[in-house]
Amino acid sequence: MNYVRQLDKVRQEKPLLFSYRRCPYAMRARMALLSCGVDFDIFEISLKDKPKQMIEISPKGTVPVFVYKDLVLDESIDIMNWATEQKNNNSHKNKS
Ligand SMILES: N[C@@H](CCC(=O)N[C@@H](CS)C(=O)NCC(=O)O)C(=O)O
Repeated sequence: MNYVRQLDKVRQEKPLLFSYRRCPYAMRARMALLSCGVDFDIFEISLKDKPKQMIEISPKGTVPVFVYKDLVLDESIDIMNWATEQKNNNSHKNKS
């Protein structure tokens, strides 16, 4: 997990999580990504001043928002499920 301070410095090939550290939904998304070994960038937002890049991707304006290539997940449960899938896929690959 790597904190980015400027969105224009974000590397497109890496997953990005828009997050807010005190939000329990963002917390569980971060924990799932970390515990499943996903390498991702994280951008800490202010709920009072949401970045336009995030609103363009997810107009409902809640965090967490997870972006990876064409995939946008803006429900924490979906991020947790995606992270778990990645972990399961990787463990299958490692066994073969
Ligand atoms: N169902 C959503 C809930 C996310 C949510 O409500 N996040 C709050 C922060 S804890 C939020 O972004 N609220 C928007 C706001 O306060 O403007 C999820 O599980 O991801």
